[in-house]
Amino acid sequence: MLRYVTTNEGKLREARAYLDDEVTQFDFDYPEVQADDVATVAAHGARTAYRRVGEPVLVDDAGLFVEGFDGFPGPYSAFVEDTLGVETVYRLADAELEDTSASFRCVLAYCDGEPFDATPDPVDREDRVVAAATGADGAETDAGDGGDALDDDPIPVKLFEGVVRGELVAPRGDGGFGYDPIFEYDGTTMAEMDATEKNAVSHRGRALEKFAEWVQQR
Ligand code: ITT
Repeated sequence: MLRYVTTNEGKLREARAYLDDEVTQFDFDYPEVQADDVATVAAHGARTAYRRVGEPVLVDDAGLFVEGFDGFPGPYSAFVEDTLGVETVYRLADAELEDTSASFRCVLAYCDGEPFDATPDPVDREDRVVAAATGADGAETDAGDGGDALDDDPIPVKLFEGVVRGELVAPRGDGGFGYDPIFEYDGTTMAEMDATEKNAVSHRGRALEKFAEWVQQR
């Protein structure tokens, strides 16, 4: 059984809509490392959760990246939602920016303690961590890699990323969670979609699709 590591019911609902009954919630508030990309946070979370539970885990870290604010709030999205609230984020963007384009980004980090076959896809392995720490060749530090120098833990983590681009708008809709009411995709806010409709276009749906394909091939 796969443990979906989240305290957020909305994420769990979307994961279940995609992966059916194959997931169970692991309500574990893993300590988030201070990092400026969601992949690093997710990779750390997956290792911590795997150590805790000893079974396959999938951590989901996500954020809203407002282009005109250089990606803010990004990895600080939860803090900004809790302090300012999502409507204020929209109002700030509307007041300050001509273009309110934004992206949602989701990184899923999978860990089951097994070494994965090397693939060209993002794989976090010891060799990459060592390479990152020593500055050796191949040490990418962008979100797609997850092999961050912050982490000297050799437990492999596989990362799956999904991104969706849209527009910030005045809040509409009662569904979804978090920033969904202010995020419009193709004329509809994500809070106006049900979980299945949102998965068909969303950052999380795209990341879940990549994960499901990989699991099937494996
Ligand atoms: P867990 O860490 O326990 O999974 P969380 O809600 O803290 O729950 P994140 O740190 O990944 O999860 O979320 C960052 C913020 O982005 C938080 O304010 C969420 O409400 C928001 N968020 C994440 N995914 C979202 C989505 O699909 N739609 C709207 N907002 C989302």
